[in-house]
This record gives sequence, C-alpha cells and structure tokens, in this order.
Amino acid sequence: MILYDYPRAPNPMRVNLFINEKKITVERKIVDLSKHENLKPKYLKLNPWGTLPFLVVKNKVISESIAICKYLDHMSPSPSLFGSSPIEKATIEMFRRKIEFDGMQAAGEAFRNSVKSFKDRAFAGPGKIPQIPQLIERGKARTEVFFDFLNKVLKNTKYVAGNKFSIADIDAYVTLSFAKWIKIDGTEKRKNIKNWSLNLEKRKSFIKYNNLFRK
Ligand SMILES: N[C@@H](CCC(=O)N[C@@H](CS)C(=O)NCC(=O)O)C(=O)O
Repeated sequence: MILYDYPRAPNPMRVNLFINEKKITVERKIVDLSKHENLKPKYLKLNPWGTLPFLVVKNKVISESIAICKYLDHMSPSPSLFGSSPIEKATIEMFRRKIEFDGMQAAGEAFRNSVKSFKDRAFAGPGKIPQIPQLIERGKARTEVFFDFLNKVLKNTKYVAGNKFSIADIDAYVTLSFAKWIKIDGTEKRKNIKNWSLNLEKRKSFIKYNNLFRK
C-alpha cells in the first residue's frame, strides 16, 4: 500500500491526521503540488483525477480522502472514527457532509478563484476551468457562515458530533486551518471553536502533524 501525499494541502492533511489518530504506518510518496507534479503523465496514469491524496492498494487506486480514510478504518477498525452505533454513524456522516460542503468547499471556492497559480484551474485536477473573481467574496462569506454554525454546535458538545472524537473533528479542524489561506481566522470571536481547537491540538496525532511544519 502506497499513499501519494502532500501533507501540507488540506485533503492530504485529513488523511494524515486520520493515520496519526489510528496509529497506522503507511508507505508514502510525496508528490509536490507546488510544482504541479500531480499533473505529470506518470501520476495521471495512476489517478486520472489528478488530485491528492490517493492510495494504491494491490494495483487498485483509491482516490478521495474520505474513501481512503474509510478503507483504513475498515482495515484497523478499533476505534472507528466513523462511529459505531447506527445513530452515531449517521450523526457523524451528517456533520461530515455539512463541513465538507459548507466549510471546506466554501473556503476552497474563495481560494481557488483568487490564487494566480490557479488561473484557468479553478477546480483541482487536469480540467481547464476559468476563475470567477466574484466567487472570492462569496466563498469567504460562506466560510464565515459555516464557522458561526460550527461555533453554535460546539456550544453544547465537546466534539463536533457529540462526546466522542470522530472524523468530523478532523474535517472541521482541516477547514479551520484551510481558512487561514484565505485570511479567515475561524477562532476569532468564536470562543467555542477556539476552545475545541486548542483541545484537539493537545492530541498526539495533531502534535505529530503540526510538528511536520515547525521550523
Ligand atoms: N474531494 C477530493 C479533493 C482532492 C483535492 O482537491 N486535492 C487537492 C489538494 S487539497 C489537489 O490535489 N489539488 C491539485 C490541483 O489543484 O491540481 C478529496 O477529498 O480527496
């Protein structure tokens, strides 16, 4: 099994935090996104979507960070970060989707439409999609709305989906970190998000990840 990775980027970050949390060891190949290595023919041949992360298992390619996390969760199920009981699983999935669509995609919308190096690449991968400058402010506004929602959720619970740490916490923390790329600090004036993120940053898995970038 080989993980094609670039830990600094948001979607690979999700898988990296997940792997740390599960204490799994995975062989990695770093593909430098800053040099657009993901679009080289040798990588597109493996993963035609041209995105990271992707996992190669016995000649099969698993793209999509959550599909990778699900595979790893099935391979080492205890503790499952996707929940155990039916209601726990559904609650985690509900929050995970809200975070992905309303948070990560909102920040992504602002980021992909603003950065010069993504000119004509407003969506990840090999497709040529022009940027739309009006989406920058809209994406930022959506991101702020998302953080207001998250702050309310965290008023009543220790973790996003209840009293247990889950993949929803990883997704929300990645969104918080990604939003900094569009100069939004989700913790500002949002006490519950601030306390929750400080609490997550005490976890060994998060310390290990954050140490990768400490100079
Ligand atoms: N939905 C995909 C998104 C993957 C994605 O967009 N990855 C970004 C890095 S965060 C990427 O590969 N970008 C390459 C590009 O922009 O060409 C997932 O969850 O893995």
